[in-house]
Amino acid sequence: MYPLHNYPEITVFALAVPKKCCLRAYRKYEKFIDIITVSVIILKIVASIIMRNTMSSLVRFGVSLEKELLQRFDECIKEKKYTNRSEAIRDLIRDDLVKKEWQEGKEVTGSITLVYNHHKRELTNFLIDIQHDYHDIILSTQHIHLDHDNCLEIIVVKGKPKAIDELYGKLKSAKGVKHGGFAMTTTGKEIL
Ligand code: NI
Repeated sequence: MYPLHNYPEITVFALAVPKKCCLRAYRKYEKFIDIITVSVIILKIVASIIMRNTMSSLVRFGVSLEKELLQRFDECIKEKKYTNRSEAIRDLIRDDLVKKEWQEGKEVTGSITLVYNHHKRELTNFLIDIQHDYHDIILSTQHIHLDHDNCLEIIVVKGKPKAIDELYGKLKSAKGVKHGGFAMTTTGKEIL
């Protein structure tokens, strides 16, 4: 109805209230706001240091190979659900490094799987006896009753490759074992 500038005292009052409120709130939480500000600055510095170190450890390199070979490689990594070539190449290198650990006799890990008929009592006892002989390299054993007749045993091992090979050989070759499998892997200490 009437322009506000006709009433300057109302304008001053309208501006003064929020300002006063803000100041009061700031004073009340001054220390808290300072702590948050300092924390954010520290976090930003730490994040930039981490980013710089990560970036500096990555190396880009070019690979020359036949077009057809690259196409086949791309098809393979697509089937294996890799999103890019770099990750696929990294995994190939890691696989090779794990194989090398085994060949060089370093401490490694793995899992042995056995499927057998549990009605053969002497076989069950035999498998347990073998596992007790190698208790120092067995981390855990999981027994699964697959159905009325068949059992699946998963034995997780950690130790020298020679001892693990021996254990696997003895378990797999036991009479009555339907199938034995072995997945070798690494302790992860030397793999990036
Ligand atoms: Ni069973």
